[in-house]
Amino acid sequence: MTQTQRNEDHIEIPPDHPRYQSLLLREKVIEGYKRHIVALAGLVAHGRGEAFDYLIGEKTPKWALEQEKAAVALLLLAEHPIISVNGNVAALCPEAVVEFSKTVNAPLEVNLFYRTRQREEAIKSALLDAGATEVLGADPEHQVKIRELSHARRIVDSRGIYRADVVLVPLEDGDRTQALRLLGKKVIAIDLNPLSRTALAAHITIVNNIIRALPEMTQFAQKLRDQPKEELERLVKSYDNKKLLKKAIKGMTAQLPTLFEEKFAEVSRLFQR
Ligand code: PTJ
Repeated sequence: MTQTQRNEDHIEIPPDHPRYQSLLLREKVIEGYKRHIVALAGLVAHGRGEAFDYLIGEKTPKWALEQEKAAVALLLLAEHPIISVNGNVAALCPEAVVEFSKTVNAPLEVNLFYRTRQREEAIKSALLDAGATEVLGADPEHQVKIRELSHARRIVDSRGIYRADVVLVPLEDGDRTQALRLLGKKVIAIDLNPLSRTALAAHITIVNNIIRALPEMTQFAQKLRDQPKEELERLVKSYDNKKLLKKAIKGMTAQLPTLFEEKFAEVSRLFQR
């Protein structure tokens, strides 16, 4: 999108604004909130994500590609993979999550921390509008409760998360990742914060912005799905989440001085014209 964007409050976002892409994403989340897709707390969660994205220079780091590749291999090996979708995911990248779901053959399930019928339906509609053929999680007939959790997230779909062996949980709260692990499931998280409980509890943690991670994972899936099972197993077996999380932490801190120099030079140039 390169045109000047005007939001509902008639505030213009010109394409030459240095934070244009970031502001557009904010608008998507705000718009999602107005359409009952995003929870109010989702706006706060997005801000936390933005802060961590700054620390990796708002681009995909090398370690994330390793994490994404292993995650795709694990999903391709799964018997019953599932992708959990919350309000932020549905607002930020509905098309990308639908495309990824089709590429790895993993159904989508609406699963919410702040669960209301209105939000379930709004998220389901957003995914269907983005091209999904089926969205689990919003049909009371198939909802079951998992006892490991005390809040609304204990409600899952009997055809989806309940029977899944591998679950992708983007932008998740820590409790549920732990509960899913305790239920014996393999958990893949996408979380920009490598120190979050979700990041630490998952089997594979992708420390990257979901808006970049999902299209990259779709590309990996297109390449890996024709590989022999043994090659996928090798990728998963050789993957060490603690090692990769350490790489992320070290990478984030090590590149800060360079990032600072780049950004400082960029702003300084404005005053030399
Ligand atoms: O839609 P609901 O009701 O299920 O609620 C969703 C939220 C996100 C409100 C809920 O899951 C929540 O409170 O999550 P947390 O505990 O704030 O955790 C969200 C995590 O996602 C944080 O660690 C953020 O850094 C991270 N995050 C935010 N935006 C992004 C992100 N990670 C990757 N890409 C992003 N764009």
